[in-house]
Amino acid sequence: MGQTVAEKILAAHLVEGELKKGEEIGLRIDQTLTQDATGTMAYLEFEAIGIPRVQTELSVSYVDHNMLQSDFKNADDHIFLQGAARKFGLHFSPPGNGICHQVHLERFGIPGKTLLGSDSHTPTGGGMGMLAMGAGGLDVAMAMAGKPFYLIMPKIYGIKLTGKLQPWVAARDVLLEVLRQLSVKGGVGYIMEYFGPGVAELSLTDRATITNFGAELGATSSLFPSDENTRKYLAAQGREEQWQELVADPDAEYDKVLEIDMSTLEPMIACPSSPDNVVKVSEVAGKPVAQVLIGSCTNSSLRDLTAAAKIMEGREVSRDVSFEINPGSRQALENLTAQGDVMPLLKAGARIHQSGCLGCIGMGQAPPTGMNSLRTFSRNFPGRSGNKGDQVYLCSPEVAAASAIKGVITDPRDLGEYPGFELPATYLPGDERIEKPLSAVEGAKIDIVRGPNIAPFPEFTELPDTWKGKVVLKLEDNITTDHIMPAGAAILPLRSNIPAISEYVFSQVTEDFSADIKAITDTGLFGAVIGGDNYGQGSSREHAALAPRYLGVQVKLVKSFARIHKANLINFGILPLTFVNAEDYDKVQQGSEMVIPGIREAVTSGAETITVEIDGRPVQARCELSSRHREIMAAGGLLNWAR
Ligand code: MIC
Ligand code: SF4
Repeated sequence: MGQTVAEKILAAHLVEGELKKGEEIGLRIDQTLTQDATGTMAYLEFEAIGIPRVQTELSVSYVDHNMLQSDFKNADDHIFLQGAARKFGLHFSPPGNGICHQVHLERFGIPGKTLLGSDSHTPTGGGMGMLAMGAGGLDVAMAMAGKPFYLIMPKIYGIKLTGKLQPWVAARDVLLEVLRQLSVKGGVGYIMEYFGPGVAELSLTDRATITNFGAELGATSSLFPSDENTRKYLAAQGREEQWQELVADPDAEYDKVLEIDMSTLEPMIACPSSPDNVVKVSEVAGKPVAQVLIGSCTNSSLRDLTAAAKIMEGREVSRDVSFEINPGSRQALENLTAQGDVMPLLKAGARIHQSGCLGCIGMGQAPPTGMNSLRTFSRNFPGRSGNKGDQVYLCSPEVAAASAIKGVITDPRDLGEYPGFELPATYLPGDERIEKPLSAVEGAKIDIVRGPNIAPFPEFTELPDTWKGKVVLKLEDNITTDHIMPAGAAILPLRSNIPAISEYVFSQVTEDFSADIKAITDTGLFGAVIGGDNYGQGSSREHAALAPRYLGVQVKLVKSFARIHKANLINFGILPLTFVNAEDYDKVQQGSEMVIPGIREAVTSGAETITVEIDGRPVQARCELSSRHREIMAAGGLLNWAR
């Protein structure tokens, strides 16, 4: 039987296990990336593993998430990250240089390679035929140490693209349509692989928009074949020699197939407050907007900024709208400037910011109260913008620009003819500020500077023989890591300080989680959290496991987990259990007593179901863990185990 692109890359990188769907496999990782918000922990963890230099072909440390230097915290983090990159042999991309995924695509991505990133949108690299996956910082630290990355062999979801996008319809609309049909959990357990005649109609950055936004499907990764358009893009980046063709065999088989005829798509939009709450723009047209933001790793490439500039040419943004541009990279901004396309944006009234994540992770750019914000970002989870009760819509740069002009949500086709444009055949690289790795000798001389914001890594205890606890919180379906461990200007700067950030765990959903759990742990018990389906979707932030564990949460019992969050829970010794009978969810309440007699024995002996006594009544819970996971759990987490 022929192979898909994903299967070819998996086979070429397999170091443990067999490529059988549903079984654990270990993969060799060629490249890694980290960003500042997850990176400080990742390098503290790498340091704790004790290997002097990264063992990958290439590793890059980016600073893009938190660039608001309102006090020492963030500045301390940047210095720490630069020192760690120099010491351990990484490339370092400083603040202002761009969003990790965009810059990585431009300067480092190579078809056929594996990339592991401590950020859930790492699959952006799949746009050029890499197997690029998001993971927690500790998994990335292990990969930097030369260890395999373990995952459950995913199934392959073939997305067959046919037809061609109509004017004013963009790559973003392709994935909005996929999200509309499949939902935020439609990709769980799958790699989404694009194939069919429509693929050739999409430029490389269009493909990267699709694989990036595919993170919102809950998929393990998303990828496109590497073809002529990939070659052209790498040539424009001055890296043509890194190209190789990589396409699925004609007789490759997919576990599921969804067909999208791109010629039938219309401009789409995700309404508040989930990326899969998708309708046609025409259905919500006319609603007033107060803020329009073009940016984020999903839609801020040179192509997207150029489209916005061409639409703005000779037009003006409504006086009731704050129209802001967050370029994806210095390269995109330099080329936009060289093309002469910054002026039309400025003249139209745009506010142009430095390259980075900015408002996408709530670092500034919060919308006004009760007013609609349109963004070309990837996530509109409640409150993520920095304003509780926010009304955030997600759409293409075309819809964003048209709506900024009109001051109301606008189907861009109402603007008349689409302003066509060509992108340069060769880009200005814009990478002069990226530091190359130092030699091992030079690296060894570096002392990493640790300001007061860099707190030592917490120590955790082993799994006890019998576990006794209480339910601190019971939650519904689709809880995101933004609910568990929010980001934003007040909290993100604490990412390098677990004791400090843990005060904010669940602060989006309950008054004072840390006090509630303290009342429990003070009596010698542990905490448990109960959840619904797709628990922990969204970001890869391991702080959503690490900080609750620090507070004393040691068991999570839910209907189902999102992949990265489950892996993070295991890495920090929180036992992830799922209800055997979903109805048992109704039998547990906040404050319920929970006892798991013989928990250690059950976990280590390979038990697939575990009896949890909830208020004295037995409830069956599934314990889906590999034998490696079980050892990690018993040790109290991956770092303890690795030591
Ligand atoms: C996000 O988009 O949620 C983030 C911020 O990029 C996260 C990483 C983080 O929380 O640091 C992600 O997607 O993994
Ligand atoms: Fe940054 Fe937003 Fe992309 Fe996350 S989704 S990496 S915060 S731009």
